[in-house]
Amino acid sequence: MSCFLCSYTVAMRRTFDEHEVRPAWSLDGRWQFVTQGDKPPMRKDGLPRSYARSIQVPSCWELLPGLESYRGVAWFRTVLERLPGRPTRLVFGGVSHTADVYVDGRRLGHHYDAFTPFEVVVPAEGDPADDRPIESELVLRVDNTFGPHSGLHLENDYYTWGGITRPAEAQALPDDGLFIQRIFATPTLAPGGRWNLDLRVRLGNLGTGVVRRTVRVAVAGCSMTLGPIAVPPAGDKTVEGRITGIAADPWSASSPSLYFLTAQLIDPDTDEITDDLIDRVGFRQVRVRGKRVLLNGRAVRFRGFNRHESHGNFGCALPLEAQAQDLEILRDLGCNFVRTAHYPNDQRFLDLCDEMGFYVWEESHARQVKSDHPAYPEQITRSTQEMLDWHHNHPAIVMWGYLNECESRTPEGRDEHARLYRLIKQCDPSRPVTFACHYNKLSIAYRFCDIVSWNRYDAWYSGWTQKIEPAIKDMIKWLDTPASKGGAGKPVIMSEFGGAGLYGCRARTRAKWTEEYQSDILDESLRVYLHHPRIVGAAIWQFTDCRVTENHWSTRARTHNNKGTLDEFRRPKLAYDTVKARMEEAAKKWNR
Ligand code: ADA
Repeated sequence: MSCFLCSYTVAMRRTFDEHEVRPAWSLDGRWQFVTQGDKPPMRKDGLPRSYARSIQVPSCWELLPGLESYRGVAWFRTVLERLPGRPTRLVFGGVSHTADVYVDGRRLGHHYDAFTPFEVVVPAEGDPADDRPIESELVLRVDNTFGPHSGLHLENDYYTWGGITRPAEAQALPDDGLFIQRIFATPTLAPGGRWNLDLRVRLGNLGTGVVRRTVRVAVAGCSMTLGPIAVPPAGDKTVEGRITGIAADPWSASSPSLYFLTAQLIDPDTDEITDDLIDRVGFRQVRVRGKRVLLNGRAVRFRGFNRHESHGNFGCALPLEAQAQDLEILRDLGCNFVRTAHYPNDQRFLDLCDEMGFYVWEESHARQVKSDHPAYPEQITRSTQEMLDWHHNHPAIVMWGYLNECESRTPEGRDEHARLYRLIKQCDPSRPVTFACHYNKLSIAYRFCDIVSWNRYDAWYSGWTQKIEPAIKDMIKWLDTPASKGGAGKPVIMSEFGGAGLYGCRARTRAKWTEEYQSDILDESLRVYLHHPRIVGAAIWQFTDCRVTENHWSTRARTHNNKGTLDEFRRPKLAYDTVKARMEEAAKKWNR
């Protein structure tokens, strides 16, 4: 039996350690694995008796020979070591797309949606005085099927992979059950170039008694003590505070200064540090002022791409190095902006955007979803809340998006936009909110965004490149009239535009589907969109080709959306240099 405490590997769900006091260790590695298709013998508790295969966690099961298009159920199994007498908190960065979590045959957790993290707590067992770890069986039942149970993962223009697709970790919580669950830190500009930092610290109490603690928060050479607070059993409590007058370098894409924020739980009677949580903050403030977006009081413009988490070698489970490569390529292309179409991203990608300096439009999981799907209302609400709950502190996230190309022409569609817009603003009033709309003048939901965002394919689905400029001039003119029902005077982002170019398809005819024509579309689109004074952002559709689901998108050549400026293996197409030239030209003109 390994003495895991001396050999455990630090958790890898972030690009930094979130704990110094709380033991945390990675669950990544080889797990046992079996699919429903393998027809494993089952135990009475409904779990497999034996596992025919093994698999790497994190990864997509589509990488296993023979499972390239497996849509179904599979089970993953590993040994979970636990500290005696202490609850064990399991944190999964992402499981695609539905997980049921069993420990020693007991179902302790369920989660839907591949793109948001979730946590499961295993109750304490054994005597805290015992130093030998308890070994338990940890099994995940994973399902990536479509149907009435899945309102967000659908047959769609991106693929729903299967597996434990993002890093997972285990943590030992204090034996009294009180722990720091989340920290929310919101910076605001203060006089004299200083900063205020609004803090919300949510404590969870898994114990059976009321526990009193103080919370000490330290950041950028400042600190404050919150409490003491008494947290009721089996409950949680949020404490708030504000650190004022912080002298800190501002965060921006050109100067991404970051500061660790440490929160510690202190026993007021013994002064012992019983738990901790470390996160990172960047001191920046985003505001919409009239037709502009201001970052730290200065107008900012966004230029970049829509990026799916989709890779020819890794599926949606891109390792950290591949995620970093994507951002290096975006940097080389002269970009400062990435839209996480159409769902919350791996938190390590967001960490890299914080560190390398990219502005991020992160959006909750929705692409042309239907609000009348039986599972939709609960799933869209929970998925949006989870995005806001887990990703709040990333300075790179400068706006929240929601409901990509969902119904906004009808009163019902408008009301659903109103509901989610208000939910997001209520959870996080510190960021602008937008939704990518392709209904143009037919949409009646422009009241429910702070930035108007349009998806337009003038030179692909209809018309030619010559149509791009007159079409957007007409739209912007219309937007600033009462006919737009709430869009007048708001900043505009071109959230999607482009066309397909099959990698390697070259022709002097510059016909549709050639790399040449794709380059022509992007050249004209960027010439117009990057320089129009009323447009504050432009995101090309899309960064790389991405796999799509077979049944629904037979019109997609090779079951891929081929509108990438690079293919799914990150091989540049002809448009790469065209885009690079246009982005660098805009960066020089706007000086940022
Ligand atoms: C829409 C949608 C994208 C993609 C794009 C396309 O704008 O938001 O996900 O499907 O169309 O390629 O047509």
